[in-house]
Amino acid sequence: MKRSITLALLLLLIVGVLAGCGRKKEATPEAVSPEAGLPASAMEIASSRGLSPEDINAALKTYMPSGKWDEYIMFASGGHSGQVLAIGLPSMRILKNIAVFTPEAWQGYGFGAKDIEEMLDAGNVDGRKIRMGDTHHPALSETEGDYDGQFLFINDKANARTAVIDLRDFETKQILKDPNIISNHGSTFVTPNTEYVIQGTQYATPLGWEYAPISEYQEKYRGVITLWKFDRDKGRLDPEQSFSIEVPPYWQDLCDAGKLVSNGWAFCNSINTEMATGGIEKGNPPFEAGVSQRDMDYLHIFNWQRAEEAYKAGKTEEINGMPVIRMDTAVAEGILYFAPEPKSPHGVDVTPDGKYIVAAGKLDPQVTIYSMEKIEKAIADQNWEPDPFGLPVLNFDAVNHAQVELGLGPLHTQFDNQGFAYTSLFLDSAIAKWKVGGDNPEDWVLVEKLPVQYNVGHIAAAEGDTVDPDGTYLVALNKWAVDRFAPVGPLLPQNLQLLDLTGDKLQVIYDMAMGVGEPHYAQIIKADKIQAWNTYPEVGWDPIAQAPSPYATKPGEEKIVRDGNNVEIFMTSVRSHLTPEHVEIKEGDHVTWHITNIETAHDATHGFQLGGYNISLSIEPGETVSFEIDADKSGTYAFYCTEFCSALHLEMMGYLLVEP
Ligand code: RUQ
Ligand code: CUA
Repeated sequence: MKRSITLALLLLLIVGVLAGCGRKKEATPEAVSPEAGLPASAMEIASSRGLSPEDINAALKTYMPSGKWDEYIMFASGGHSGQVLAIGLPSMRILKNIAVFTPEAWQGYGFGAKDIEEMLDAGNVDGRKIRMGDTHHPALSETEGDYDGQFLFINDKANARTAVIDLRDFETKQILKDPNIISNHGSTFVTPNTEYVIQGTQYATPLGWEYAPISEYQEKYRGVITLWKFDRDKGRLDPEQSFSIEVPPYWQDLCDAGKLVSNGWAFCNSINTEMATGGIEKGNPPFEAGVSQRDMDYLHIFNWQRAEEAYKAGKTEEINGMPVIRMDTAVAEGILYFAPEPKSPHGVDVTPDGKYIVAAGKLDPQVTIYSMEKIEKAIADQNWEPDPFGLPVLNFDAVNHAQVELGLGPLHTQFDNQGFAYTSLFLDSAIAKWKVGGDNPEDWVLVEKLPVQYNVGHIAAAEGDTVDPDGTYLVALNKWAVDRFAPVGPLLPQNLQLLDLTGDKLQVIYDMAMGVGEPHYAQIIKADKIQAWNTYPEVGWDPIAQAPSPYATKPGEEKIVRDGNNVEIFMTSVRSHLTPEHVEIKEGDHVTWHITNIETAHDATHGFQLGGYNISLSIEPGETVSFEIDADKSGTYAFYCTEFCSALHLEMMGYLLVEP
């Protein structure tokens, strides 16, 4: 509704201005000037639609004239859709839905394309084909603690996997399975120069998810924090240079890497230091009660640089092919410390200057702030008590710097460039704005609270977790939408709300219904930091290898090659034909089929579907894609281009003739 108001209002404004200055073909319409004010027609629309001055402001702040580009791109997790969404800000237009862990037919992802199938299969578990996922926390690659616009990482909580997306083409390039854990959560978070992508376990299991009765929870169940080494030149995580740190079965939660003064350190929360094992059906306290008994859980503080040294010095044990720093080594090498943190901690976020670490406990109305300086002093002073595993728990008062009471259910914190922090309040359904103070704990105070609709989980601010936040926009990723949109049945869209951070007061300026879910974290980058390709660099490109494909086919060189029962097809696509158009094979043939889109024009993508064979491809300009089929039954099939690429697109087809 608001969107159509925005459009109507702005259309009228533009039409009014155009009418005044005379229409020229390529002239940009003149902007309204403050002296002239809004045209009377705009005021009429506003009053007939009952728009308040705030509504008009919001509309003007978010409307993007046709052809103009958004200032920011937000990468939002698509949750258990297994995808990542790229959304333009401030318009909140969905630009792309990037397939990651789940098949997606439009992008030709997981419907035959051979190297995509191989990549998806690399994420299989115990030989089982896994084609679902639960994406939570996207992380943009960073250089010196700032987004560099090159790569995006995303975790799959359900299967403990990590994926790499290349932002030259916004496509997934790699999926990696952690060999020791079955679910992750504190991932993905990058170190300031993307040396490593951090991944923490969520639910503890015996390593390698082997069987062990739950009665052996304390002895046998464990978590790990894995440091996946990133090879920027290859654009891949390198398992050969990656390692894990063993941690107690405390259910590690979100993480964040230190920066500037805290560079080298990283922080992960935990929620089940009770080591509760549930069993409501056996008369035991259910997990929800068992996990929330203690007043304090442990913030995990680990030094990834020291861990890297220990790994390189061979102080690891290989478990399921992964080098693991065991807990006793972590203690001996000064790698891992704990700090108590109140009441079911969830989010942990490092301030832009790297000096403070903000933890939010879901059942505590305040955020708890630790100072890196105090943590380092407590470590130097050995101001700690051991936990049941012998790991040092730092004295809370020695490391706690301040606490700020914000409201009910604080979860996640982001930052602006004016010295303020923003924390989502799940139970209050609000965003709290508070002052990031300095040495004096009294200076850390709540400034303002704004209701959002409803049950906000994560929030993302423009460049809001870098060393240099922008302070322009913040998006509340709400868990419930309830009454915000026209009814679409019992499964509701997610409600992403855009907030303007630049005014005297916080204001919600856009409600975006996101038709997939459930989004968790998002990151918002200045759009001009991303240098995406318009077309692939060369005709005959393999996007997974990001190199010329050995199966590239030039026009005039299309062919069908037979070798016994193996048939290889080299096909080209260009407006408006596929060559060859007759693919004549025999029942029982195994077919390897390569298609090269020989177009070099911007946006000249050809799709390809072969009905009856579950094949769906998207072949972008310059791309070569391969797939294989077994022609096990004679018949006549049609294949065709699925993108309406030209006036004669319907004619862009061919027949697969399988002779008995
Ligand atoms: S976690 S709110 Cu992964 Cu906060 Cu979703
Ligand atoms: Cu190519 Cu339609």
